[in-house]
Amino acid sequence: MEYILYEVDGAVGTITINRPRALNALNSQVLEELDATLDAVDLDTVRCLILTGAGEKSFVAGADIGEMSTLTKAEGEAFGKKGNDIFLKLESFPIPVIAAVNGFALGGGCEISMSCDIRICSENAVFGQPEVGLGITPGFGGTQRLARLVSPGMAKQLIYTARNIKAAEAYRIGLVNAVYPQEELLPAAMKMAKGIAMQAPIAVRNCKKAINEGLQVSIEEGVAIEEKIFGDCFETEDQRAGMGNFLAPKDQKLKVVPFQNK
Ligand code: CO8
Repeated sequence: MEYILYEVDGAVGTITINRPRALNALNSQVLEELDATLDAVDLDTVRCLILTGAGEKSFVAGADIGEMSTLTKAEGEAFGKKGNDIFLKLESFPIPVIAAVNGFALGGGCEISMSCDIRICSENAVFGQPEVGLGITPGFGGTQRLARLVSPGMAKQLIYTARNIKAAEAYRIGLVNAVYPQEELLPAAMKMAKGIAMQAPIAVRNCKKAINEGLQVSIEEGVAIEEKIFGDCFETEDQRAGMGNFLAPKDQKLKVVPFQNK
């Protein structure tokens, strides 16, 4: 892989978009390598992913403007689909994905972060959808996910004005969960990821599925999805281990239950 680094530390995998000379902009090759990296994640051992960008300046400065500049209508649509398919894969990836946004998250960069389950960022992070200034619409899910994540009015304001916002404002509008000094960002992401990876993995996966699927349907359909997924947790070894430990005598309780993903 030329543009993607993938490292595994215990049950946490870290994907780094590594094209710092172009501020980690997403060209076709980066997208294809990201897709292949996701396909290669060993879901028997890895329980949480972190997605970040190389360097201290940029997470992802958008889709590659040079590559997009000469596209025809049909090629533009196909490029949008290519990004959308991969971002949908990320959004519905079986395990949680934390975006550790370490700088610019513009256009496709903001959009890829919104495909992750959780966003945290560094103090120098900048978010925005600058597309209308380039003569295009957001094309990797921005018109859909920003409105769902913040509010339709705030999403419309950000998208129509192409205004970039700093970390503090991203936090204020709920686009990110927390802001850290740059050097503390990856350790914080790792701490959160390890905290997630310690929990019962079938239950964590099921929570992701229930939340994601439930957000697309009515509350009645959503709670029906939850009932099914809740039921699916029972009779698993994880459920027996988790509840068994809670009910065990105090002197036999484990501090960390060794959940097995079964
Ligand atoms: N694409 C290609 N190259 C880029 C990009 C990008 N998005 N962003 C930065 N680069 C390159 C620059 O061209 C430059 O390269 P070089 O050194 O060879 O000239 C290098 O990265 C460093 O960038 P700058 O010199 O510009 O660095 P500054 O610190 O001066 O500025 C900025 C940093 C403000 C981030 C600036 O680079 C910038 O504005 N970048 C573009 C941001 C942007 O508009 N992103 C949105 C792109 S559109 C998009 O993402 C749409 C997604 C959906 C597409 C669907 C298609 C159908």
